[in-house]
Amino acid sequence: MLAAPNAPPPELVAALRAARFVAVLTGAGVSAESGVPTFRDAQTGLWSKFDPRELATPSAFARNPKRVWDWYAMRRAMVGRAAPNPAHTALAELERRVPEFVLLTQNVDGLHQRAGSIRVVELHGNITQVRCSREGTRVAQWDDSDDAPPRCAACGAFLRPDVVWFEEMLPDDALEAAEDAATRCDVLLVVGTSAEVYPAAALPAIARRRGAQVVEINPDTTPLTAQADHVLHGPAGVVLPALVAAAWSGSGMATQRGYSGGAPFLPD
Ligand code: BJW
Repeated sequence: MLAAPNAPPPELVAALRAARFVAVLTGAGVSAESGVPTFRDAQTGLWSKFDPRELATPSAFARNPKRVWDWYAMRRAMVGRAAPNPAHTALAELERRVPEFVLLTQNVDGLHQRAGSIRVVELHGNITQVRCSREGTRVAQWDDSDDAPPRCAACGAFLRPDVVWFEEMLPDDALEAAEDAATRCDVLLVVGTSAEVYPAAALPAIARRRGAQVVEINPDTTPLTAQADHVLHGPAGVVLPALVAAAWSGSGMATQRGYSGGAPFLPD
């Protein structure tokens, strides 16, 4: 039988189906179809309008805490209005299909968890959470009405978003889990990331060195493209549902628009 145009390569489908351990590394592109802006896309990315040195570094917060707090409050509200898209749903479905699975995300929007993913490692924190900038204690409630960022009730320091800024270390447990997954997985899907920000960008090379198949899913090329075993060019919300459906067709899964001509993807 002829493969449908744009259908995922059969070798990849077979590898995914046979894999004991699938790891996934996601970036902002996964949430683009939910209306959450990426960082580095030329017209629409956050860094095309805002300077990361003025907003996403500890020194920016020290210089102008209110500006940084307000920018994150604006983004937190935007994320609260967003909903998971078919890429998030397909990854939650994939987790249910494979013996061992972990989703390593650079995203801070929590949309993977809202789509039903369970084993999620947040490498860069979570924008919906807030913590004390001095002690790191998470805070559930705060008063946003002042001219300055709210302060920690225990120590009086400013509260800050619970995300990882440039020049900050990633949480130890998240980085350990990510390196473990890269070392042990059979297949690593790298979805919607420019693969420019370290240490996350080093994970595909670790996985490849340890014998995993590395699959990039992205409409554009990145520094990873030339190194990947498979490159599926296209939006994650189209490519991922089609890939999962192709690997588990016959198990009650439909396919997604633009791929093998089936009905829309519906998780069971
Ligand atoms: C689609 C799509 C669709 C579109 N479907 N795809 C020099 C000085 C200081 C530091 C460094 C330095 N050189 C290197 C460093 C280290 C630095 C780093 O890597 N910098 C590079 C930029 C060079 N890293 C760090 O600082 C990290 N910490 C660290 O290394 O600690 C040790 C250290 C300590 C002290 C000094 C130096 C090192 C921390 C990194 C933290 C990153 N934080 C951010 C902000 C999080 C909070 C927030 O949300 O504001 O994390 S930056 C931003 O980039 C965010 C993202 O998670 C991260 C990665 O971006 P991502 O997800 O890849 O998004 P984009 O926009 O880049 O790409 C989107 C992709 O999607 C594109 O490819 C599109 O084509 C694609 N796409 N639509 C599929 N529909």
